[in-house]
Amino acid sequence: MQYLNEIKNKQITVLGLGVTGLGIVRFLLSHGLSPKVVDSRANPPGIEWLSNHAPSLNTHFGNLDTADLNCSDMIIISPGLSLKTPAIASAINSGVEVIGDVELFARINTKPVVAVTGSNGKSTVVTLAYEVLKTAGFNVALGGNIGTAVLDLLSDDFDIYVLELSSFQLDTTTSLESVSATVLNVSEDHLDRYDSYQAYIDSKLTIYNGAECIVVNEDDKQTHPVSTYSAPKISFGASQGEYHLAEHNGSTYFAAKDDMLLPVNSLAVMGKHNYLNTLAVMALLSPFNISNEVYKKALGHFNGLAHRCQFVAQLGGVKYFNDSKATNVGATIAAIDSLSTGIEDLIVIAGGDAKGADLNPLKPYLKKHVKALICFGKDAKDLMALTSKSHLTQNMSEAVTLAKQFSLPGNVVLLAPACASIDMYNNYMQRGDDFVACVLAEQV
Ligand code: UMA
Ligand code: ADP
Repeated sequence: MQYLNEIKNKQITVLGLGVTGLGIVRFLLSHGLSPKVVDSRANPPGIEWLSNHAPSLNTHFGNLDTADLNCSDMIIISPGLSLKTPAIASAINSGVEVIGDVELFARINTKPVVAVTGSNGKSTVVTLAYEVLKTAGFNVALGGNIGTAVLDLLSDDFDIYVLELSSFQLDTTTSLESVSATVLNVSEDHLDRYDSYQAYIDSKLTIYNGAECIVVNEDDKQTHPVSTYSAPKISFGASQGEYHLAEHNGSTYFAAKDDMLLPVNSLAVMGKHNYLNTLAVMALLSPFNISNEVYKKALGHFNGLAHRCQFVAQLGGVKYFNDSKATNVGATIAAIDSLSTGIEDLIVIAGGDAKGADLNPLKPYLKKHVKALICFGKDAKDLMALTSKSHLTQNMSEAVTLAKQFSLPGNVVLLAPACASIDMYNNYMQRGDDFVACVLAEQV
């Protein structure tokens, strides 16, 4: 950990005291460095941990304008804070180095990294990659945007790191090296943080800097690098790309070039988008030469993640699915596409905070597959304007009751909000749990 020696006499500020900030503080303390800790909130989530474990650290909680950020040599910032926040922009202008926890990880880590970003499917892909590598016998660490701060994982014990990286994390990362890296797909998201959609795409594409193998989605040209890299490029896609789906003897297969690897029904989870996620995993892990036997075992045991197109119950011949993690338009389209088997057979519950996104790409899917769109939350009115089949409700309970009234046997009721949950819930998990509770309440 030579790099820590280089910075041991620097005035370091940890900015943000959530999951990331706590990971940074714990890591620095465990290596004998005592940072200043700053958060714009009066009561940040990590405050109790800090007062129990490091009460003597210098802290500032509240307005960042009076936090003296300019006096630091280095700020290690959490992803939830924009670099454009005036006090942070001013520190950057006055020459303070501002990096994220992933950048600090990258400056110290010596083990292979598999890096994944994209608008949708990141958590599913990193979890499946983790399961495959574990099944192959590697000691694997899984972290990043999926929920575990990368610095909480830094240890000599691991053979490989599988990292989910958000655009916010990539914005403060410049030296990450990876065995393979991918942008899975790009659709509008986080436009409340970026000046333009292109700025968001550009942020995602930086994941290819330092990659030994660049994995692109052949069906989504926005995932292709615009800069010239010497690293080899491998592609995946539904019908094109090195890793693709192919028909053979009446069955659909995951295929690599002309090799039929495994039938798609080896994968335990449903949904066409999960076939693409599996192809992405195969492309990402190609440098590790994983056998078909290992894939067969790992794919068969993978049950998917909660709140992603998760089956909840069947009531009166109607199936209910919780896709609360569909926090943007692209994910809602994927859910509609995966669950609809005909014309107007879905009742979709949507709404929340649309984060400034253009909702119009939903229109053709609503027209073809959706019988009723039930909306609530901050941007409900914008969703309602997309179709004449929409209905306004005040909350989840009303929405589920109305969905039940509209549904006929064979239909599917789908929570796929196309929006963040923060206007009414703490997070998407709480929103999904509310949906499940309301559905189960309709059962009695
Ligand atoms: N905040 C303040 N003041 C501060 C610091 C943070 O108001 O001084 C606010 C932020 O604006 C944000 C919230 O607190 O609304 C959380 O921000 P944070 O940076 O403290 O977040 P962490 O708890 O460190 O969690 C972050 C990721 N969160 C964000 O990027 C917003 C987590 O991803 C990630 O799991 C964790 O680091 C570990 O890497 C969550 C997420 O929502 C799941 N990510 C976004 C997404 O997937 O769309 C990008
Ligand atoms: P992320 O970590 O990028 O948010 P998740 O795996 O948690 O991705 O899935 C988020 C949402 O995107 C869920 O609603 C899920 O059903 C949907 N989804 C998963 N994979 C894809 C994909 N390849 N394309 C589009 N949507 C997807």
